[in-house]
Amino acid sequence: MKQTPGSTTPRATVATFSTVTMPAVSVANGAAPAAESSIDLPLFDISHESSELGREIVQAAAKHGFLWISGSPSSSSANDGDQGSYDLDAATVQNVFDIGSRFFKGASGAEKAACKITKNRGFVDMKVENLDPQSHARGDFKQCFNLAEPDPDTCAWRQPLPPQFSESAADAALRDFHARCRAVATRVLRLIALGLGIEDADWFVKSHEKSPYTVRMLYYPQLPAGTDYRADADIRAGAHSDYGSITLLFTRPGQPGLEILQDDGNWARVPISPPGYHDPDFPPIVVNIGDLLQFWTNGLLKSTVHRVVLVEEEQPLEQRPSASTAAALGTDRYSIAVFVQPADETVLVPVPSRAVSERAAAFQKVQIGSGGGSATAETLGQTTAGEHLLGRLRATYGIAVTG
Ligand SMILES: O=C(O)CCC(=O)C(=O)O
Repeated sequence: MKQTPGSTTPRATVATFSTVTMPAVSVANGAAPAAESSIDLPLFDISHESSELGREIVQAAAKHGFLWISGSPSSSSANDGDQGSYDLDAATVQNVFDIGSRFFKGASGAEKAACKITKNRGFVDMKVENLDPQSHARGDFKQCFNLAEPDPDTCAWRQPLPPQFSESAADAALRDFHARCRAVATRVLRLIALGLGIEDADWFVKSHEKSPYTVRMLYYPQLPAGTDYRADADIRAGAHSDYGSITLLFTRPGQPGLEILQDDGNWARVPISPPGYHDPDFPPIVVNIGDLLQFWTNGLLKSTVHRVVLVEEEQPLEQRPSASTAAALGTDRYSIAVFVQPADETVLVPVPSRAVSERAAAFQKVQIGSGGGSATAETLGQTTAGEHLLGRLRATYGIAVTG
């Protein structure tokens, strides 16, 4: 059920779509200034599964392509005697952020180079990936590390790991996080199938069973005085849609920057949490629809374009940085995106749902997603999931890294 932040009845159904004006963004980003309004996404408690909840999620995914799910129970739901099932908790997620931060801030250049990206796995340095090459001459101002799920048969990682990830506690935590995220993704995929009225609720899950998901740890560093970042040309993560089925996105309190493109052509900021959200340490998880689900549903669900901008909130005078750091730009921002992707050989055909088949004729020429390598419904229908992913990676990294 849709959840009202801060309410005493967490599974009550209340519309939460709204756009509010936000103050104070002082850094322009790329070709467009940062958004002036923010959007409250609909929030769902997915600790229980039902067709009604599935329909509400599909409705939200059709309207925005983005929604929130709560990762922890609110105190009222914990007290109502009806224990839902939550796969994640604040400490688990914080631990993975800490592991990521130890790597980004602590690894030597040689350690990072030893696990440099190949075949979409490994470390990506500043300005290497360009998610929106049409708007930006050089790559995004971020570092990231793409960690594929370990092989379920051998339990081996599929890529070289830096020491910060391979020491035993970190290794165990990263495996555990992958497993928990898979469980969350499975629930979301089942709910979407239920909401679309597909008879087999595991219709999506089946094509995802043997496909490694990618946990992408992202670090957008504060830029030092003298940085060559140009506010009129550069960006933290360029405008793009995601390439797979769904993405689970974890963000940190006090570290904004995500924006989504609305139908009217304006950008809206996605706050870290809705007003009054029950858990300040564990913000809700953002779920967004990727290109493949847009294709699978003949455009019913939206693979919404999004970006990450460098924002500087207006601070009271007494909290402004001291003279020694006054020229630094932005603040450190961390996020974790979990890319949920079906097996490469998955042939892309519209799902068996009446709501979807009714849209078939109108959908053929429609552009799906945005950013390097995006496709039309016609071209996507002639490819597999793996070919689509490869085409998009080639456009954003260049052929060398996709192998
Ligand atoms: O860092 C974020 O909030 C979003 C990251 C993202 O969109 C991506 O890596 O595809």
